[in-house]
This record gives sequence, C-alpha cells and structure tokens, in this order.
Amino acid sequence: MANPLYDRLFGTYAGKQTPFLHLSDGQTITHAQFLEQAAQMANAIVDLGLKPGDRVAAQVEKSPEALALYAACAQAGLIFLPLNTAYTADELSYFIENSGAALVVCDGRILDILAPVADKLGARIETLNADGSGSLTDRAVNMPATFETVDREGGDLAAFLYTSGTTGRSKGAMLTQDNLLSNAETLAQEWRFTAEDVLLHALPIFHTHGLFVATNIVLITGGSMIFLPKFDLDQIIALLPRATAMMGVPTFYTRLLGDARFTRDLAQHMRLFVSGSAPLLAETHIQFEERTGHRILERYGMTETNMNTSNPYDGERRAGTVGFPLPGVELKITNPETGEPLPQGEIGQIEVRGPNVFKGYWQMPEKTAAELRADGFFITGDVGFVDADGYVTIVGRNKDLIISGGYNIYPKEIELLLDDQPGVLESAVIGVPHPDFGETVLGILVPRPGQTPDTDAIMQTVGAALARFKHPRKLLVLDELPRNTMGKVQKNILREQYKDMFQPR
Ligand code: MLC
Ligand code: AMP
Repeated sequence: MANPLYDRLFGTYAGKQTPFLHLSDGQTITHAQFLEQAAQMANAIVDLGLKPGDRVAAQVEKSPEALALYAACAQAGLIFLPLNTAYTADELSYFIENSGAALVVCDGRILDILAPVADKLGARIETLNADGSGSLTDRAVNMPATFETVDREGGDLAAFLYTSGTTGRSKGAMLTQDNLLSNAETLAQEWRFTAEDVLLHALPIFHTHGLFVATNIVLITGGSMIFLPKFDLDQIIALLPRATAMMGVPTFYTRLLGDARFTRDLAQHMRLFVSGSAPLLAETHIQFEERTGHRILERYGMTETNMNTSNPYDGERRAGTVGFPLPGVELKITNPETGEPLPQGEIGQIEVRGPNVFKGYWQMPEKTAAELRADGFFITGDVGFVDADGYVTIVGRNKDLIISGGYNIYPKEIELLLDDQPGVLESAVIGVPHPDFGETVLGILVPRPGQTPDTDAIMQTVGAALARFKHPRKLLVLDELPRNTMGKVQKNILREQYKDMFQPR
C-alpha cells in the first residue's frame, strides 16, 4: 500500500538537504527540514484525534508552516480545506459547518470569533499565525519528526476547495489525489520544470493556482520557490534575478509593466512566465513581449478541474488564446441547449473530461449532476471556440461571474444581501472593466417607492458580511433595471452602460 500524493510530491524528498523554500528574510528551508516539520504536524493532528478522511479547514496566512499543514494532511490521509484569508466570520462559519470539518486552524487574531463556531459544530480549533507561531506549532514541536504515512488510494479525496455558485451558496469541490497528481505531472512536463527551477511564488496558497499549480509542480520536480507572503512589486523586482520562472494572474503582469524598473535586462535570464485564472488581454501579452522579449504562456483552468488547456512551451504562444487541451484532457464545444458537439470553429460552451476533473460537490448531488455529466464531461460555464489550428479561445461565460484580480465573485451572493437592505427593492451586481483588477464589482440598487437607501450604511453591512474583494467598488441608485420581454434583468445593457466607469480618462 502507499499514498500516491504524499509519496510523489513529498516523500521522494525526505532527508534531502536540497533547498525548497527561500524566504524573504534570506532564510532557506530544505526539503528535509520542511518534511520533518510536516511530520511533526501530522503527529500533532492525529494526537488531537483526527482520523483519515476527516476535513481540516485552514484559514491561515501564507507561511512555510501553512504549507507544512498541507503536507501533513496529505501524509495523514486528511482532506485539506484551505480558505481565503479575506473571508469573514459569517463566511467561515458556513464552510466549517458545510464541510463538517473536524479541525479548524486559524490565525490567533480570530480565535475568539471562531472558537464558539467550532465548539458548536464539535470541531477542534488550533491557531497558526503568520509568523508560524500558534497552538498547532506548539503541539508540533514536541512531536517526533517522523510519521508513518497513512495508506491512501489515488481515488481518495485529498482536498476540498469551496467555489461560489450562481445560486449564491458555495459548493465544496471534492478533489482526489489523482486529480492533483495527474495535473502536476502533466504541467511539470509540459512546462519543462526540473529540480533546477526556482519559482517566484507570490500567489496565495488557498486556491488552485498558488497551491495545486505553482506549488505542486515545484514539489513534484524537487525544485525550489522564492516564497513571498503576497504580491509586492518592490520585492518581485528585487528577487526576479534569483528566479527562473514565475506564475501569476494578469494583474501581476499589468503591474509589472506599469513599473519602469521592470526592464528587458531584469527579465532576460527568466525561463518562463505563466498567466492564468483570468483573461490576459492580448495587448498585455504583446506589451510584455515588446518590453522583455518573453511571450507569456497563458493557460486555462478552474477549481473543479485544475488545468485544462495550455499554450505550448515550444510552439507558438498565441495571444488571446488559452492554447491546446493538455495531454489526457478532452475538450469539446457544445450547444448549451442540447449538449450536442458543435462544428469546429463555432462558439459554444466548453466541456472537459479527464483525470483532472473533480469528483463532484460535497453533499450536493443535484448541483453535481447539473454540471458533471454521467459520461464524465464537466460543463465549465465558460464559452469559447477552437480554431482551425486547435487553439482554444474563451470569449465569455454563461455563468454570472465576475473575476477581480483572479478572485471569483458570484453576483448572486452580493445581490441577495443587497436586496435585504432597508429601502432596497431590488439590486443588480455586475462586473465592469478595471485597469488593475481586470474587472471590478459595481452594485446597482433600485429603491422601494418613496424611500432612499442609505448607501454608506449598506456598504458597512456588506463589509461585515462579505470578504473585502467582493465589496462593490461603488453603489449606484437607479429608478429601475433594464429588463427583456421575459422580465429578466439585462445585465449586458448595464455592463455596456457603465463599462468606462473605472477606466482611466
Ligand atoms: C485585494 N483586494 C482586492 C483584490 N485583492 N479587491 C478586489 N479584487 C482582488 N483580487 C482588496 C484589498 O483587500 C485592498 O483592500 C484593496 O483591494 C487593494 O489592495 P491591493 O494592495 O492593491 O491588493 P493586493 O493585496 O496587491 O492584491 C491584489 C492581487 C491579489 C491581484 C495581487 O488579489 C492576488 O494575489 N490575486 C490572486 C488571486 C488568485 O490566486 N486567484 C487564483 C484562483 S484559482 P483595501 O481595504 O485596502 O481597500 C483559479 C483557477 C485558475 O482561478 O485557473 O487558476
Ligand atoms: P475558479 O472557479 O476560481 O477556479 O475560476 C475558474 C474560472 O476562471 C474559469 O471557469 C474561467 O472563467 C476563468 N479562467 C481561468 N483561467 C482563465 C484564462 N486563462 N482566461 C480566461 N478565463 C480564465
């Protein structure tokens, strides 16, 4: 027996004194040190009474210890559930309850708020702070630095990632060991990663991009990462000379291009720049090549499927496209009404099937059935076409979704809250272009007859309930919303009307 995820990503490097994490304070953590810490954490968690298959919900800042928690979960056969650090207590309560987490790991700053929630739900709670201290670390330091890896099979669950939905309720995407491993292997090969690579890692580690793409690729190839707490332009520019590759959302690249210190010389030695999670404007791709001589490699994926397509490493990286389906991934364009495949070149919904595709949404069989067909094809909600050369282009989405700086925001969740506010008859939340975040959130309110909603008070309520990145950048009050003859709100008209609201003049 074995544990494929742990063995391949981590176990191979046990005892190796090779560098794994380069930190901003100049310290380097080796594979051996990292794995010893992970083993201590696994011992500490098992000592708390957790059993294989239990969920560990973690809302913690990015740190080597936070990453060790991921490794510890893999080694102990636990399901890792990383959560965005921006989530509010309301949002967290839902995730903890819905997942049935047996252990909640949070920053000490919010222990007082979350402890009653965990208590009510019968979950253990431990702290892990941004500097690596906390009750979990305290328990771990006294534990043995080896841990007998728990047997798992490829089809066993390894992680839950919550993703919002068009109904406003978040769904836990269940990812298996094989989902994660197959993608890590494919991407490492396709993008030619080796143990010599040094990845500049400035993404959060609670999402697919930062954890399952960037980190897993480095893990599986035995390379190292410059592990930064967040994207900080000065740090990126200072550390780029020590890296061989970087991965980011388009905002990373537009911010770099907006800085005169980001020159051809600075990027000369780099092997690869990868972009994803949101559309990279063709003009950014072109500007980047003009500035640095590098063509950004754009790829396309999502929480439920990991990565689906990628531009080629060696062939032409075509601006405005997301490249070809990855080896092992089948992609088809279908008619949204009938589900029938469309002729090559026609625009339709994108469906994918492969070892990367998740197992379904946790305890939501109807939602799973609505998106994951019995034959294994997942209906992505993205709309696109495949050109004569096989390149996939995404032209839009048939899910009502806003992507701001790489974070997904489902308008329904915000609308439900706005509709409940005093003086509000109804609301519409739309995404409009934003020079830094790609898209940003605009909220439109329709007052109840004779009433005037207090937009400041409403923003305060939104602030307490929803993560910062979901807050409308502005709230407008309109007499009515445009509707079609069926009575459906025509968000496309609103998007067109307000498309220049945040554009530089
Ligand atoms: C931060 N803020 C955001 C935001 N990020 N608001 C909207 N959208 C975002 N993405 C808030 C901050 O809280 C702050 O609030 C204000 O906006 C300005 O912050 P900032 O300092 O400019 O932001 P910064 O911290 O620099 O973060 C921006 C960012 C970050 C783009 C670097 O959001 C980021 O790292 N995004 C990556 C997201 C990601 O990894 N997505 C992958 C999902 S996986 P205040 O209070 O100061 O006003 C996926 C699948 C796939 O999609 O294919 O990969
Ligand atoms: P998430 O649910 O956070 O995993 O986000 C997945 C969604 O991000 C996809 O369904 C796409 O809509 C979008 N996305 C990811 N990569 C790209 C890309 N390269 N171009 C356009 N959209 C993308």
